Amino acid sequence: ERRGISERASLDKRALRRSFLDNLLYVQGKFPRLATKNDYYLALAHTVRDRLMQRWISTAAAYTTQCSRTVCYLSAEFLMGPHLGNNLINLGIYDVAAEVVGELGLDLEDLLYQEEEPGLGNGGLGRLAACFIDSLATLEVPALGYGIRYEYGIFHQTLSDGWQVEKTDKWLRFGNPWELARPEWAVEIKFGGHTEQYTDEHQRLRVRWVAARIVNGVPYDTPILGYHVNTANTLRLWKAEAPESFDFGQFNRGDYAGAVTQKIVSENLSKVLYPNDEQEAGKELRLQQQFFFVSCSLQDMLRILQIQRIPVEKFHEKFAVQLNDTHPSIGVAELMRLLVDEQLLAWDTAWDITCKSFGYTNHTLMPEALERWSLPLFQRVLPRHLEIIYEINARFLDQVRIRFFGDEARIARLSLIEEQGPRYVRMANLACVGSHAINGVADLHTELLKQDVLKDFYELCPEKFSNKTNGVTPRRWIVLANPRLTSLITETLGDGWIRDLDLLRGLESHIDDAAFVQRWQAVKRANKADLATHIERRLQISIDPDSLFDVQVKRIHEYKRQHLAALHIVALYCRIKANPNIEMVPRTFIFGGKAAPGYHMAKLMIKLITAIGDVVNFDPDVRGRLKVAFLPNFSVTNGQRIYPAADLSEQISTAGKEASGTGNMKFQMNGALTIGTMDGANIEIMEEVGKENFFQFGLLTPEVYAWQARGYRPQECYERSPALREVIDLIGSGYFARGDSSVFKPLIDVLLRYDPYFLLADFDSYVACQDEVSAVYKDKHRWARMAILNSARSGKFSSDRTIRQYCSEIWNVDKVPVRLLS
Ligand code: DL6
Repeated sequence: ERRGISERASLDKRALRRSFLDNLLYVQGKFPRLATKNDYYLALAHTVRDRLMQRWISTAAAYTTQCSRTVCYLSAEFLMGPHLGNNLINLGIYDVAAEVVGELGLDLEDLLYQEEEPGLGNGGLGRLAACFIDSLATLEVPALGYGIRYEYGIFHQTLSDGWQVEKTDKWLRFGNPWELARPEWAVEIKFGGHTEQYTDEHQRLRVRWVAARIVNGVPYDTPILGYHVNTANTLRLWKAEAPESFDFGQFNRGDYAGAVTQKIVSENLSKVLYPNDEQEAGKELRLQQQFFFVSCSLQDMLRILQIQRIPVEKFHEKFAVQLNDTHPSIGVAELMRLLVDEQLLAWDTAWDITCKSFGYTNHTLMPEALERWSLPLFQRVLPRHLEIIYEINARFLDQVRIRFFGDEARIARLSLIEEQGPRYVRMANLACVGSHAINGVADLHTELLKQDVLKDFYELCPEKFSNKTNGVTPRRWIVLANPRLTSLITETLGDGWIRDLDLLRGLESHIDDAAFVQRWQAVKRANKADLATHIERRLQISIDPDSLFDVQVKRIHEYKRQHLAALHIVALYCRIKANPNIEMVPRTFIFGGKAAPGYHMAKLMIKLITAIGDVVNFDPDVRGRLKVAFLPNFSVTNGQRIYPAADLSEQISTAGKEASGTGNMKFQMNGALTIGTMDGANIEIMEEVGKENFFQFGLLTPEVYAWQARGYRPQECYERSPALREVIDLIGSGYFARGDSSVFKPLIDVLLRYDPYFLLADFDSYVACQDEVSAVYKDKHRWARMAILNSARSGKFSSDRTIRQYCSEIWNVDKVPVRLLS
């Protein structure tokens, strides 16, 4: 038995080769001449999975025997990105695996690109969850990630004549070698129906929920290995299934087709990830999804308590449950229901446990932060939870009334129920009341939460609030994405920086070392050449790798202002048209990002960028000095090619709108300079790198507020700035739409009439700052020094630092090192 485990777990090259060929035969059922690239990918994936198993089992054993305090990270999204490369890095066998497959005539990178990316998230929030679970495992902290196993992840974006087209993401079609179904731990989830009161054997009045429908939640587990440690935590994603035992006939009067429909309805629950930025109202399935995964997860925690023989009264001692935004905040009411109705605890005991268990992270200042559900919808889906929320609210508002006697307006704002007009359940209020800790994701964001979005809660309970500035994992975003930079840094500093990113500061002492600077430049040049080749292949646009790579990749949104970057490109184009011989630093503008399918203005922004590219890229007057490339389907995989090749990182949201940003950190680590507003974590990036190594422009948050208060008239900016006028008029004329002035009219009209995100106010400042960028870029040596300093000073933005803060300041968890079982 022992030899069996050690052979399949061995990291030795010969054992790896043997496993790889074995898996090709026994798992894929292929011999080399018939095997496809995907067969080889899957054979390698299984080879790696075999090596994870021992660590995974050892970790579970350590946590179970030690009854370790555990973080439960509840998130409707986990934007994991491909697993294979990351697992090879974390196991420390990337190079040896490359040799093994290389000796068989295969290319490891080719195999890595075979993996269908699990895109179970929209953007920042989901990707943050993925970085966090990497850091938790690397820091050896017991943790479970809980979410939904969507059958279709974020849609696949293609472009047709410059317009976004969405295709379904069938990521599971060739199977998923990284997950294990655990049907033995399935749970039942109720929906709809009504509630009944009854008297228990102690003559106490109790409530039972008589559901109209039951759905099974089946957990699918994926091991999450830490970097060079034995810890392999679990990502547990729930799939909805119709329960076998459920008597459809009773509901459908023997109607078989009806019963099958019921099955489909059940399975719809985990069918598709909702794209964000859509109107939430009326999205009944979305509320069902949220309740589904939260109830599954809380029931799973109760099961774990039972296995470990921990009394339910100690739930909060065993688990620190973090709400990733309000999406899982129904958990507050569901834990109360489980504790009061099913575990039969007294209300006050249950409430104490609940508040001590939950922490809530807010991720946006935009109106969608205020997730709310109409009362009739809520009542229909979760009748018992509505009663519980009323009870929580009544008790909560009693306390508020004592503190703020007679302040009815404040009471109305704090209430869990919105009463003016149609009534709604306010999920952020539920999360705030039911959590012991509330945090924002960057200093400015947390301050704005305290001053504005959650002001009333801050005034009520200031001690609950803290800031946890986001971070990203250097394992994926440097080591995996940028092997050339990784080698250079490791040869210079050793490899300690991968676990302790602050050590990158050591690079500062090499800034005057000409040989080092030259190698640094060579790394960036090679990464740019790779990306240029990729763009040429994908888009048939030739790119000069020596041009300045100016990159904006993120979700497309008006507040993120991709259209401000587009205005700048047009301004440069106008300069060339006015004076074709003008001296200009050649730039390649690279964009990527998805627009929510129902967000028409965002889709028009994509069309604008591609339309500008269609003119600029082929105008002979431009002579290649400007190139514009919109790379379709921005994803984790594509990000890994893009961040390492960037010279300039565009972080140009309207001040006060971007909660943090995390792309800004990925660029910085990979040695891009930032042009940015004083928004989100940009402010902290500038503090770290120094003003002299950051290109700052634009209104500050208080200035934005002041302009708003004064009554902002964008037309005045337009009239004052000749350059802006020329740009707006050219776009408005239909020049970039084959003379059709109607195409971009909606966008131009909004800018000239309302400009809610202050593009016109910031335009001159942005263009002037970009001119400075170009001037600095001409001095290649100066640019390289600034880039090195950016990377050297990125230590703060490792998600390891963020997670350490959550562990000590909110979760109160310690690491539990894992000994390998043999
Ligand atoms: O905290 C992660 C990430 C931030 O970096 C972004 O600034 C913020 O826009 C994003 N928020 C969302 C919206 N989700 N909700 N609700 O993704 O979170």
